[in-house]
Amino acid sequence: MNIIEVELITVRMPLKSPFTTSFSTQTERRPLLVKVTALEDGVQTIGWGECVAMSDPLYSEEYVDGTRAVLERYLVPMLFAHQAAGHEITAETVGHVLRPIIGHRMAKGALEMAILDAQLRASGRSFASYFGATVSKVKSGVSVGIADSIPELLDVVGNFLAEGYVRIKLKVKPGWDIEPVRAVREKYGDIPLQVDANAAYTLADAPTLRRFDEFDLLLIEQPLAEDDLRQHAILAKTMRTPMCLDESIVSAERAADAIAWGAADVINIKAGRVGGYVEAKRIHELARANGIPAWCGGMLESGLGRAANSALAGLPGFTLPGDISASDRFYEQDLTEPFVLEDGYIKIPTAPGLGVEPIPSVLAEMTVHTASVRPDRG
Ligand code: OSB
Ligand code: MG
Repeated sequence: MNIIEVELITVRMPLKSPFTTSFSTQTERRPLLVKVTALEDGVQTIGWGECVAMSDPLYSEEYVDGTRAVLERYLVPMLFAHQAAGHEITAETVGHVLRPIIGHRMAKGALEMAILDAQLRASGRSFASYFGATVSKVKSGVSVGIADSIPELLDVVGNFLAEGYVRIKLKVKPGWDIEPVRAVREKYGDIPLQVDANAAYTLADAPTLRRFDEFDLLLIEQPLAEDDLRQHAILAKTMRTPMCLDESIVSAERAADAIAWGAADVINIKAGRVGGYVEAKRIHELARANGIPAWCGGMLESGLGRAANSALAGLPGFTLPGDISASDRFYEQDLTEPFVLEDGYIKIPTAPGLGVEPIPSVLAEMTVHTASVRPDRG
């Protein structure tokens, strides 16, 4: 595959309602899309990638304008240089080519996703088939933001349950934790329920965190800071609720450490956070080999990221429902044909590549910035 252009397209997607976590309230998302144009045996193919970095560096150190800068200045030129030196660019090798640039995993992941999409479209193969998905649809869970009051939260949860979501995840933070969870348990009974703290607590909060044990949660996600693997292990030993890591797991190596040290009973796998779908699949294999349940996390993706995530979540080690909700969970208008909830499931696309693409008129309307990087003709 010969890449002839990489376009970096920033889009603006308003959220239907604000989404509040322990670290921010979002009212819109500005994902960076990576559009790769390539020639394969003289035939032009397009591939799409979606960068999951948020507008501000609050979930991880990456942020959308920073990912655009590193792609434009380093990552894309490195690929072109590699290609000019006579090497073939493939999704399987791009991670290795970009290895000299430290970190910037979400930026790398978006570029790899676009290359993989182009490669698979050119060969007529779907993401699901490439990953080795064993099912045609995946169970859909929903992530519920912090609300202004408990009655309001109960309404929101009730509506999601009525729509058919099979698992509820409540965002929590100090001061919004035990009581909202108790209220949801009391009102809705024995539903599959879990919580996500997005690193808002410290080990000093262990007595509060242990109180979650009375609610029979599926798991608690990332109570402590990103770097606190040892402290998560200490906390896990004193809690009955299974410990799940999100922010801390940035690579297969980190996942192996977390498992070995007892810091993770469960792993949330997000391709963007770990540098792409190839690494995400490695983590899936590692978790499966260790008997660690995995599930597919989300970052409010458009239909592009949702397509790839649903395909990944079709692998057999994804034993818990993912944060793969319908397009209308967050968006009035998705970039692609919308993903819909059917009996609590999301269908995995079957057409080549992602199986979906941006609707041109919607993309044009949502675009706020574009840049193009082409090979240096020096
Ligand atoms: O921690 O899983 C998280 C959204 C943005 C950043 C971090 C997280 C989330 C979510 C939403 O929980 C997941 C989704 O896309 O449905
Ligand atoms: Mg999380």
